[in-house]
Amino acid sequence: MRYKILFFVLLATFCRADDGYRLWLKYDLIKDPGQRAAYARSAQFIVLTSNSPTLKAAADELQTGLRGLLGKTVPIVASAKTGGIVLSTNPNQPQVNDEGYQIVGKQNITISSKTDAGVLYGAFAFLRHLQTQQPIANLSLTSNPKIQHRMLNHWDNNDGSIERGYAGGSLWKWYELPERIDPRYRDYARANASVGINGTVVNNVNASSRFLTAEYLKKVAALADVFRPYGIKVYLSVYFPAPRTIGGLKTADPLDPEVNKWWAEKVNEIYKFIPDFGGFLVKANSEGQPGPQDYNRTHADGANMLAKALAPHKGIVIWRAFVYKADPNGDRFKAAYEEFKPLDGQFEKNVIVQVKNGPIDFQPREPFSPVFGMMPKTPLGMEFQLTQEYLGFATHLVYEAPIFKECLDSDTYVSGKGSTVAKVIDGSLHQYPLTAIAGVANTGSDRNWTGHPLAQANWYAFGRLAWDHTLSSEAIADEWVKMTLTQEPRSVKTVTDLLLKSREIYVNYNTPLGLSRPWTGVHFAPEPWQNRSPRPDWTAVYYHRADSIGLGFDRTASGSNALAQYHPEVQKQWNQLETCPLPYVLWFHHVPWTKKLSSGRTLWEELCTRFYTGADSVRWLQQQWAQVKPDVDAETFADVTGRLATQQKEAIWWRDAWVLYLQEYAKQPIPAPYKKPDRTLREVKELVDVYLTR
Ligand code: GCV
Repeated sequence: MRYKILFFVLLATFCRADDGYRLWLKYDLIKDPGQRAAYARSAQFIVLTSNSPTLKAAADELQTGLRGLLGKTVPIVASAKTGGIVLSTNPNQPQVNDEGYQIVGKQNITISSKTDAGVLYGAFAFLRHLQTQQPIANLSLTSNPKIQHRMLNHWDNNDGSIERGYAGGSLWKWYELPERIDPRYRDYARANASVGINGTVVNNVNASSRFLTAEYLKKVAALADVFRPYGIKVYLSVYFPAPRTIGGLKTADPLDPEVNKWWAEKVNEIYKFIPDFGGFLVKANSEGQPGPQDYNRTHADGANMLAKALAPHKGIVIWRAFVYKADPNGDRFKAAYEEFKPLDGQFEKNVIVQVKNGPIDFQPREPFSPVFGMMPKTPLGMEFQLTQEYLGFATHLVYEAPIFKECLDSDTYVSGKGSTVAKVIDGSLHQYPLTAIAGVANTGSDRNWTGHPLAQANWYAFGRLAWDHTLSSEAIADEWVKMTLTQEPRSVKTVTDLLLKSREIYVNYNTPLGLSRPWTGVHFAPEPWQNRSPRPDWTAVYYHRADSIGLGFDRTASGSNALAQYHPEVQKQWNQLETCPLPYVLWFHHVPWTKKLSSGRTLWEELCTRFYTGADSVRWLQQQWAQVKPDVDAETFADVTGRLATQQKEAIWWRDAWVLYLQEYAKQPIPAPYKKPDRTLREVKELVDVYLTR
């Protein structure tokens, strides 16, 4: 008995030493012995009747999970008795789609699906059920993914760096592959599979053609071998002129027969290395990347050439719609729609056009991209960004589920009320044969994967919403906190609340009322004054348009008329300054400083209120976090505490930079009760200059 107690004390102590590596797959011992015993009665063994690597991965995961949660080793056996967990793949399984699962608890708990991958997802769902300590008597769960391709996009380069990565270097050790397989690759696959992510683009969309050489294909194949049992397919970003750069051809023109032949042969070669290769992701004619327009061809010509090469192998092309031109009189907002809408219906069947959630570029708050809903004959996929390029890198706390939900739940009205963006991308609105959703990954080589410990929640939330976009931000946060940080009800509530409010707090001190992109270079330091760049749309002033009259980008008919790209019902909501919701007001209107808004305050007063309350709210985040100290791991607690202190300092920079800069135009005092910043505009500029050159 004494040894038993000692065992549990040691186990508990061990489990509290937490560096974040285990993510939400912690499987710490369930504290309540009664609960443990109840679970243990139904989990006396795991029945595995097949040699499939995916089912084996499911059984292993269950065994690992149960060992941690219940403190005992549950054997994996070959035949069924009662009181165990049965893994069953049945191609005729009713009520589920290919990757969906059912978990039914009778004499045994049976986890079944049409496919092995579905069973694996069911195994993770069952473990999640135990991790969040829900009852398992008469268990009956059915779940189907709503979107087919649920992917991470890594912007990782072959030199080990990550574009817009804030959690260390790349996870992929190209210099060691394919000979050495870092055990971390498997843990990456487990984490993804646990939330249903089934695809990964391993390299940056600003792609190097090196990834298409045999040298690199062997490395990518080694990763694919590790990911395969976890249901994850590998994709590559491709450099459009590769036929020239590595193929020795004179052109990369998509209508040139030699170029087509080169791609067909290259694709055949890839499938020799990776028989279940997923396909290509392409950034073309965007931010200086070459593409079909260099040869006077369209995006459809480019995508279709690759699609034809991939089709015999069932591969797909994911063609990005992130395009804009350096036009001083244009509006970048309109670019994707203008280039892609006319191409609707011209793409091959295995092409999906991937659209960023908003029209500009992953701003803290953007209206949904007007492309959604407007291409009924072309499958459109969603691109969200998990890495916090514009959300404070790895120092600011921003739980992103509300950003994703806000976009997914937006109504495009294209087929009447209720035509949400979610229904566009899950294919239900226009019966798309292909559906996809991608998250630009926030992972890196940092031990805790995401830099900020709480940013793990963004990876988790993306996967959960990719599987089922109807889940609420709150439910996902609650699950994640219980699996990752603490089970103590009061602290679960506190952290969930803090996560849910974090995005709005950030928006308030960073870009309130529909301000956007007031910074360049490192994409974080506040620089609303920045007005010099090789391109007008790479300055801050292009976006906020502050002048002596007011602030904001007029996108109504009297301005750029970008609003005309939306359905008339959407236009109706946003067209009038008086009725436009405050969060979007400066996205669509140039608002006079003295204009009274629906809040009853003038624009200037409302801006000041938001900048000041936003920055002050970071103190609230700090106070809330301080309260959970007794219930979370000491290392995690200290780490988050430190990051919140930095956030607090930087939130004040943002506030000061904005209000002092805008005050030069508004020519009004800071309204009471807010105090004038302690520094001058010049001092803030100096501070930012130091930050930028650091
Ligand atoms: C990968 C933004 C980022 C770039 C990124 C680009 C894109 O402009 O700053 O780093 O490039 O988006 O999505 O292609």
